[in-house]
This record gives sequence, structure tokens and C-alpha cells, in this order.
Amino acid sequence: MKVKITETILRDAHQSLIATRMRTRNMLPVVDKLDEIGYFSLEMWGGATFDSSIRYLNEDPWERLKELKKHMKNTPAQMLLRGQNLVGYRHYSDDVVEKFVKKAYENGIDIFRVFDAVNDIRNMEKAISVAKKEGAHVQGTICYTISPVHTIEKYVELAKGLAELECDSLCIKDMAGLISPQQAYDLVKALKTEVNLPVDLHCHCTSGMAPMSYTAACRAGVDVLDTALSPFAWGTSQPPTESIVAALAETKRATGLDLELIAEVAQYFKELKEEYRCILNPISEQIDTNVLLYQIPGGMLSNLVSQLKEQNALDKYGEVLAEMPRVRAELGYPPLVTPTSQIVGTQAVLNVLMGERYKVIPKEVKDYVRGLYGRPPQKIDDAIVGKIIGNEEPITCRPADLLEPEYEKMKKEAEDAGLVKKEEDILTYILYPAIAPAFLKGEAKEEELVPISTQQNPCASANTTIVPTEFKVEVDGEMFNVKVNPVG
Ligand code: 3PY
Ligand code: ZN
Repeated sequence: MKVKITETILRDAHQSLIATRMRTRNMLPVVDKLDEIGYFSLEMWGGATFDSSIRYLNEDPWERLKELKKHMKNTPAQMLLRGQNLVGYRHYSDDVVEKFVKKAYENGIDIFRVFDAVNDIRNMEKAISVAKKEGAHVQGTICYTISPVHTIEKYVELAKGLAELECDSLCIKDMAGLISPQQAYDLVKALKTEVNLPVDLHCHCTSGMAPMSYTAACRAGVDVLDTALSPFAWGTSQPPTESIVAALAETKRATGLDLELIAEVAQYFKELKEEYRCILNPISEQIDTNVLLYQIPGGMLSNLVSQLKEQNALDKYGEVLAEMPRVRAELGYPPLVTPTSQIVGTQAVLNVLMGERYKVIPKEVKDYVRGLYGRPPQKIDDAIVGKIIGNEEPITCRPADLLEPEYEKMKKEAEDAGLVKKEEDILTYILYPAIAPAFLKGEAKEEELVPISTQQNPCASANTTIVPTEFKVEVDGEMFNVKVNPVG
């Protein structure tokens, strides 16, 4: 049976390599052609799209969705949704989740890939049930990671839970590119045998194993593979569409897609890549098997370097790398993906730079230990809990059950501030209250792309200014910024 392909060029590929900076105007000329190829879906929204669009591009993400959708007559539009975090970095109340998912559907999203950073299904159920009710295809997602508590049995158990919530398909989300061919084979086989749903494998090439893992997954019966057109493939992005299509062509799992047509579209992105070369991060383009040891996805690595440079502490790079898995283990082995990657990354950086572990603890880390991001994969040791939140008792209920409805209150705030021209603006404000006002008032500016040839210090700029989010921590009265990239 044919393997189907989800093309990520319009979302994850550029999120992974150029920090989600591709402009809608650069996508529009090629969407009709992309739509002709016959992909299973085109991932084109969600993840960091929202943050980057309003923070750096002066673009309305809702308009992007509507504009692209007009050209997508044949191909389902897919988005990545961070469960109860939607496309932000904290949990939103259920009424906001409901409004957001409905609006995303109404504006054109056909397939919702829903994940939760700690694989806590309670953080996914609201978004899944609303999307299902609207009539969308829902892809329930397993965040893949490696740890003593992440076993095939556990993944299958989660998949069964997602099937009970009536998900239409499953996704194995290997955001750090960790899955080996054998693991891919075993996991796909187990899911195909024990859960009656199509399986999509989503890998990043970070460790270099992804194309091999894709062929192993094909042998195990995977239904869909995620790929990116070659100019924005490899490194911390997906395997190249052309290569995967070509490699499978002579097998029983041939995709049936037309390589010539694909090559034509790839050529467009090859030329476009030159415009973005100035922000293409060299670290994101590299293959690095060290990710298997310290589990830090490439997008995070590049920011770690720029962060340490800013603090004049690049000599601490090795120490921070070693600290990362220590903190992750102490926090119960969360998979590293937005927002847990920020939570673990921030704490590890602080532990090293402060010269004492857990001397400074950001609010997000405390909230994580309080259980406000969900149940950690492994129970956190009492001693660590005590160190981080003292005598407080972590919650055990579904985190969003503790959140008061917030839509109406925030709506009034946005309206009173004169920010609302359409209903979607209310959601933009709720998701990004700090940066949305300037954007919605038309006061935001598009970040400039400075060609390398005119940059005074191209090497330095390649490692800076591509950071979609930061945590601010107060240390001895001074604000300390810790920057970590959302990863695909
Ligand atoms: C995001 O949430 O932005 C991701 O791409 C996670 O993998
Ligand atoms: Zn991804």
C-alpha cells in the first residue's frame, strides 16, 4: 500500500531552520503547485507560527491561514496544536481552547495534530473533543523520547487512550530526531498491531537517522511520513521529500507522487532560501549524534550558544550540555518539546551560570513541579520537589480544571483597548497579551532580513535575533533573560 506524505515546508521546516521566519508573501506564489502534488496534507500553521508572525513579521496569522487556504483546493490544511497550550506557552482555560479550535477550523484547518509535552492525555482531551465535534480530522500525538520510563508499552497505552477519544490517526512525534530504525520499526509495528488507526511518523534529522528510520517504519506498515522539500530539509528539519519519494519509488510502498513536479516546487524554495540565508543557523543545519546523549533538539542548541555568548559564558557550554539531562531526569524525564524544552533548558542554564544548582528557579519550573503542566512521565523525587516548591503539595487533577474561564474577561479588555476588528483578534490578544496590542494597533514592524554580504559581522548575527520566546528571571534585583527556541 502507498505511503502518504505530509509536506512540512510551510511550517515545521522553516520553524526548524530559520526560526519560523518565512513570510506569507513568499508562500503564496507556490501554493497552487504544492496543492497539485497530491500530498496527504500540507502542514502550514500552528507551532511557533503565531508567535513569530506577530512578533517579527507584522503578519496576521489568521490572514495567512485564510490566504493559503484559498489555494488549497485538493490538499488538507494541517496545523500543530500544543494541546491545552494551543499555540502559546501556558495552559489556557477550556473556553479559550474551545473558541480557538473552532476558529481555526472555521478558517480552514482540516487536520489538527494535537500533542502534549509530557504526553498527559488530560491536556489534549479538550482540544481533541472540540475539533472532533467540528468535523476535523484529529491526529492524536505521542511525543517520542528516550528514558527509562518511556517504553513501547507506555506509548501503546497512550495511543489507546487517544483512540478512545476518537482520534482519526496517530502521530509519533520525534521532535529531536532520536528514533533509531529499530525503534521506529518496533513502535510502528506495536501501534499498528494494537491500535486500529493509521500511523504517521514525524522525524527531525538531528541525529542523521531519520531517513533510515523512515524506511524501517515503511516495513512496519507506517501510513504517513512527514517530509520537507530539500532546500529546507535535513539538520533539525525533516528528511527531504524528493529523496523519500525517490527511495520508495521502487518498493511496494511507493508514494505515487510525481518527482518532476516536486522538483519544480523545490526549485522555487531553493531560490527563496538565498533570501533567508542570513538567518539560517549553521547549527540547525548540522547532523549531531550527540543529541542522543544530551537530548537537546537543534533549535534549542543554537539559542543556547547565543544565550551563553550574551552572558559572556560560552566557556560554560559543555557544562550546560551536561546539566541538561541531569535536570531532565530530576524533573521526571519530560520529553523536550515546547514548553518543556524551555523549562528544562532554562533551569539547566541557571544551574550552571549561578554556580549553584536550583539557587534561582523560574516560575515556569515551579509550576511544572506543582503539576500545572500535567503529570511528569516519572514521579519527581520528594527531595527535588521540596527544593523547588518547599512544602507545597503538587496538584494531581487535570491542570485546566483549576483555570477559571478567561475568554469573556480578556475579550472585554481587548475591546476596551480598541484592539478588536474581528473575533480572531480577541484570540490573538489572549494568546499574546504582551505583544498583540502593538501588532493589532498597526504599530508593529516587520523585522528586516539583512543580506550576509552587507552584514558587518555575519557570524555573530547568524546566532542571534532568532529567538521566539524568552523567560525573564529576576536575580538580585536584575532581570536575567533566558532564551530558548520552540522546537519542531
Ligand atoms: C512547536 O510546538 O512549536 C513544535 O514544533 C513542537 O514540536
Ligand atoms: Zn517537528
